[in-house]
This record gives sequence, C-alpha cells and structure tokens, in this order.
Amino acid sequence: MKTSGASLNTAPMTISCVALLLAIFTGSAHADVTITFFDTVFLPTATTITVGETVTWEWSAGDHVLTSGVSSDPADDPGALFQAPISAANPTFSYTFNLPGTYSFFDELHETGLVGTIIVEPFITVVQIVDIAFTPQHVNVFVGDQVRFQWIEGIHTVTSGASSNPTDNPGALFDAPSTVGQPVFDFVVTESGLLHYFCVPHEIFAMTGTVQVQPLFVRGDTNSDGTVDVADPIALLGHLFLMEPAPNCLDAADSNDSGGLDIADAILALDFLFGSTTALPAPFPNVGGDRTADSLLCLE
Ligand SMILES: [Ca+2]
Ligand SMILES: [Ca+2]
Ligand SMILES: [Cu+2]
Repeated sequence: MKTSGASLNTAPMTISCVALLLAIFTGSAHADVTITFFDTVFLPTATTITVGETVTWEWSAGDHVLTSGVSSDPADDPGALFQAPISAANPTFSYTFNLPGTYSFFDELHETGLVGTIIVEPFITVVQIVDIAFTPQHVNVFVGDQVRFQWIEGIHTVTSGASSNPTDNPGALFDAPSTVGQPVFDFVVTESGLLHYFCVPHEIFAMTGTVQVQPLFVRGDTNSDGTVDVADPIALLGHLFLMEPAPNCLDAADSNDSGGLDIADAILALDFLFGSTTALPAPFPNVGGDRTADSLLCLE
C-alpha cells in the first residue's frame, strides 16, 4: 500500500483460535478516502487515490443510490462496477479500486448531472540507480504497477533484456537513459512474468536487475480458476496435508492475508463459503494485487 498511510494489517499472526481469526477480519475494513453524500451534492466530487485503496461513501442527508458510471443511460453501463443505496438505513458503502484508471459515479435517485470522479493512480515501486547497481536489484510488483527508475549518480541506461546479446532482444520493451538530465524513467508493467533489464555502459560490471510481475488474483482462489468455491480450500488442504504441489498464486491461497499458508486459510475460506464470514481480505471480491509486505509470490 501507499507508504504514507493506512493499510492492511501486516502484523504477523499466530492463530490458534478460529474465532479470534474471524474477529480480526471482521474489523479489518479500512477507509482511505471518504466521500460524503449531502442532500443534493456529494463531497469531494473529485479525488485521487492509489491502486488498492478503498473509497467509502458516507450518508449525511437524504436518500441516494450511489451508482458507478456517468448517467442512467444504458449506453453508459450504469452500475457496472457498483451500485448501492446510501440512506439513513444504509449509511456507508465501500469499494476498493484494484486497477489504475479514472472512474465515475453519480446518484441515480437524484440525477442532477453531478458526476463524481475517482482517479486511481498506479502503485509505484522505486528502483534507485546508484554507483553501478540497481537497488534493489530484484523487485516484485503486480500487473498495472509502475516501476520508477530513479537516477542518483553516474551515466547509465535502463534497457530491457537480460543482456546486449541480440538473442535477448535488448531494448525491445524500453531503452531509456538515466542521467542527471533525465533522472526519472517510469515503466508501467502490463504483462506478468519475469522482466530482465540491464545498463548498457555497465553491463560488463553485471549491472542488471529483474522485475517479477505477478498476475492479479482473487483472494481465496487457490486454484486460480477465477472463482472462490469449495475446490479452493480442498486444493489448499491437499497441498498442506497430502503433499500435493503448492498453488501457483500463494497470495490467493493465503485467504486470511497473514503472509503464510496454514490450515487457518482453509478454515476461513470454508467459513466464507458455508459459515458466517461475509468477505475475504482485499483484493476480494475483485481481482487485484497485494502490496502488504509479505514474502508470498503470485505466479501464473
Ligand atoms: Ca478457485
Ligand atoms: Ca494465511
Ligand atoms: Cu550503469
């Protein structure tokens, strides 16, 4: 999450009690930005957040139907992302934005032409270019994230490919100078996989780096088929107790976002499917990434 502020709970947890686990996650919802519905307006009408952050709409007066889109014209696909009453009886609604972009919403009950805008900026991971090294040399990001190569000293390039050998396709994705005059190079990753890059002048000193681009995932979707159902806790239990292969996307299998896989993840998924748990941690229910600092990787 954003380095500055509120984020998901990253504290390591040793869970011996399922009730405690469920209690923790009942209270884990967080609001990064709040938009208040007054009688005829909502404020702020324009706001900017970072991928993975949550917007909460809060009732103040009147009855409203918060609806994604710009109008109730079917051509605008109203409610495609979310639609919820905002009233005294339903005073809040939250939505976590997991993909960069510009999003709109309006009040379908009082369509005044007032349209709210939420700009969702990509999550940025910084790689410093200092001495003859990319620091850190390896970073893990998610599809849609932005990698910022920040010049500190020297004369370098940031060139995609494992080496200048033509078989490595050097520069196919990017080939940017990194100098005092051009100190910042931003690259938005759009495809999952392991991305190699190097510095042309310092290749002989092994000045190289890698970016592991992880696919977006749904929390709880252990078998990566796009939905959370009973096959997911079964797959996790098979891995934990029957020596079946590990899931490709460990973040998805980590149902409780504790940073590790154990039986509590299967129990939480089962309680979500058949018990009283109503939601899994972000990015659930949508696809998204996980920027909490854990060591789990999500691979294809
Ligand atoms: Ca699944
Ligand atoms: Ca876990
Ligand atoms: Cu260099």
